[in-house]
Amino acid sequence: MGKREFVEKAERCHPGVRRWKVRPVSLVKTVRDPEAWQGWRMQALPSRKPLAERSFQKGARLILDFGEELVGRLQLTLRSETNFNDSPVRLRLVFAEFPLEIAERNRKGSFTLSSAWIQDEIVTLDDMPQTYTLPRIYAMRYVYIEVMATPNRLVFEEVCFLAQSAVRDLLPPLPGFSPEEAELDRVAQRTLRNCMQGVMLDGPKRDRRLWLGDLRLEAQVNALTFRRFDIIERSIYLLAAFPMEDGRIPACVFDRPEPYGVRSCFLADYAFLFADLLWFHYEQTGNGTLLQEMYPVAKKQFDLFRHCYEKGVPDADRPLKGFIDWCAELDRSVAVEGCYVFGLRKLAKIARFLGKKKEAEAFEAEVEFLVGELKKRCFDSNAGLFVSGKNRQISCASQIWMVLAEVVVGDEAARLLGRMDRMEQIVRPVTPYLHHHLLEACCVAGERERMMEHLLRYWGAMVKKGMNVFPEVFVENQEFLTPYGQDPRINSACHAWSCAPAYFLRRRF
Ligand code: RAM
Repeated sequence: MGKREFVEKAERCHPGVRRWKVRPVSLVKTVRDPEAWQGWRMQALPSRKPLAERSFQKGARLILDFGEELVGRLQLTLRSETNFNDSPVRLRLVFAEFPLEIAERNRKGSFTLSSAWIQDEIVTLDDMPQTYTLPRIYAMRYVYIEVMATPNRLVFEEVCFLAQSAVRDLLPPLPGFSPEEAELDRVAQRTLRNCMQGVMLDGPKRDRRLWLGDLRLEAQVNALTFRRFDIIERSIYLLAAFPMEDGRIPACVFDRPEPYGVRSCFLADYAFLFADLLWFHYEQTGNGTLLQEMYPVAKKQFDLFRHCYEKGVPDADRPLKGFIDWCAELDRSVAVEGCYVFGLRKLAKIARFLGKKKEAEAFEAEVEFLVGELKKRCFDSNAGLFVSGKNRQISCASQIWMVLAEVVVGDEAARLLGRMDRMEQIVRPVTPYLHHHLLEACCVAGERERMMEHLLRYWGAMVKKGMNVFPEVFVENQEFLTPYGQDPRINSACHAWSCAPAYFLRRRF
């Protein structure tokens, strides 16, 4: 099956769009607070008259709080206090996921990604009265409005946000959730909901793309919450529709204005994990047809890179490009190999299911061989931990993926995680993406308590900092950390690879 068929099938799975209107809950101001996330919080202003009964002149500034992060378009209904308008109205609008974006809106940014991701607009409107809907979609909880110019006092008759997503309502907490767990679950669900647009996005502010690695985690959380398998299938078909010339699956694809792929964007770990995404989806839905259609795509990822691992010793000078985590100093080679073994195990399951016994046996034998090699080559018996790369780096990522790949199992795996926890000089996770895999590794090693403890500590810290959605990067005590230069305003504060709590809290073990 080729591109056209896959795109057609994807279109048949389009989840559609739910839209709903949200009004601001209060006017707020930014307040410096050393206890708050990045030193800023929003404080509600005592409500005087309703907004529609007030009027504003040039230079006026207001910040509206919509109560929770939403994705959609802003609609303004404006009029002049007098019905005479001899020049246009000009507004500056800053849309913010978190307070810093508004509090430090005038600071010059230094980003390695386009500054156009910053949600800062100027609109000029000629006719009053009018209802104007901004054309761009934003991800925001707060909107800053500055009246840059107005011939007369300006009245905001109505300000509302036209929110959109494939799903609208969050699920109630499960019976037995503590208030803290219920909040973690709600924030996780909101994060996922905001990313459920035509495809599963990474983040609705940035990059607004479908990433394969992110999708795999989103599929897990979706299965225990909204169960919208149409959007998962559409996302799978679109990734398969735009392979590179040699058959590699892209790490990401775009959905707008028309679905299209990016030829240059490949991450080996994401490609190896495709088989797991497929198997998980099959377990949830029983959709064997999709497995059949996707098997050649999943298998191709291993066929293309088998030579790297065949002799048991990959070329240290040419490591496969993988993601694993946003951490500059991380040596990814052992973790990427872990993804290869982990994915290959799932590919073997798919092959068995499809009655391809010989292929399944070959994959299983390859897994056994690689498990032996990894133990021999990469386990440092002095440290009792796996080491990665020429400099024998010790990272959490390597241990996590060795457990997930079942290179070590049972008590041995539990002991490995224990040693990892106690190790002081170790490269630690940066993103909730790797933390999600840490939770999964705890489960695989039978360490449910350790898993819950980590979940409550790591994601709980985000909620304590006032977040109502979970972000792309989070390291406690490094609140300004960004993978994209120096300015965290470019970070995505609602990033679906961080919605683990709704999955791990709802999962029956
Ligand atoms: C970033 C995004 C995305 C991730 C890639 C590798 O651009 O945050 O979520 O999958 O990197």
